[in-house]
Amino acid sequence: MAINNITIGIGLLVAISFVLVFGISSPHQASAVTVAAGGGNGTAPWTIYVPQTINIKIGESVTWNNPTLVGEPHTVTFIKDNDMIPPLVAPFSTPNNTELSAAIPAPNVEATTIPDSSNPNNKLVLVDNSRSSAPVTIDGTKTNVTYLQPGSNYTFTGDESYLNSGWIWPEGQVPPGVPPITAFTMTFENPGTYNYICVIHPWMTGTVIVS
Ligand SMILES: [Cu+2]
Repeated sequence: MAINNITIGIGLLVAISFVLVFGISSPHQASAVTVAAGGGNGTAPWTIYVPQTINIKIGESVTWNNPTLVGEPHTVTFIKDNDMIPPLVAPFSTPNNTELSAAIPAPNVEATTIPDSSNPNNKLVLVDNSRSSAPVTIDGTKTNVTYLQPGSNYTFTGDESYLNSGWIWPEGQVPPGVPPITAFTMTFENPGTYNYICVIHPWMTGTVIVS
C-alpha cells in the first residue's frame, strides 16, 4: 500500500512537472507584449513608456495600458510626417453671430473665441482636436480618416500616415464624457522600426521593432 502511494505521488509530480515545463513555456502560445504608457503617482507621474523599445515578430500584438495612480492620460501615436502632428486644441472659423451655449451644468465655463483676422464676419473658436484625443487612423495618402471603436484591436500595416490610440486613462480614472479608453492593442503585420509618441507629452517616445 505504501509503495502504491509513493508511485501515485511520483506520478503526480511527473505530471505536474510536465504541465509546468511544456504547458507554461509552450512555444505555441499566442505571444502578447504589454507596455506601460506612463506610471507613477500624483507626486511624480511618469511620462515614459516602459519598456521604451520592444522587439516582436510579425503577427504579434502589443497592448498599452496606463498604470498611473492618478488620472493622467497618455496616447500611443504613430506619425509618419511632422505635418501630421496634431495640436491638442485648434481654432475653427464660424460666423460672428454663432451662439455658443454651454451644454454642461457648470457655472464657470466659456468658449475661447478670438477675431478671425482673415474674415471680419467670422470669429475663431478654439476647440478640442478630435484627431489628438480620439482613436483614429489616416491612410498613407493622408486623406482617408477612420475613427476606431474604443478598445478595438488595430492591425497596423506600417503604411498609415497616422494612427492614434486616443487618450488612454488609468483604470477607474476615466473622467465622465470622454471615450472610456484604458488600453490599446495593435497587431503588427509588416517588419520595420516604428516610432511613436504621446501627443499630450511629445517628449514621451517609444519604438516597436518588428522582425
Ligand atoms: Cu503622455
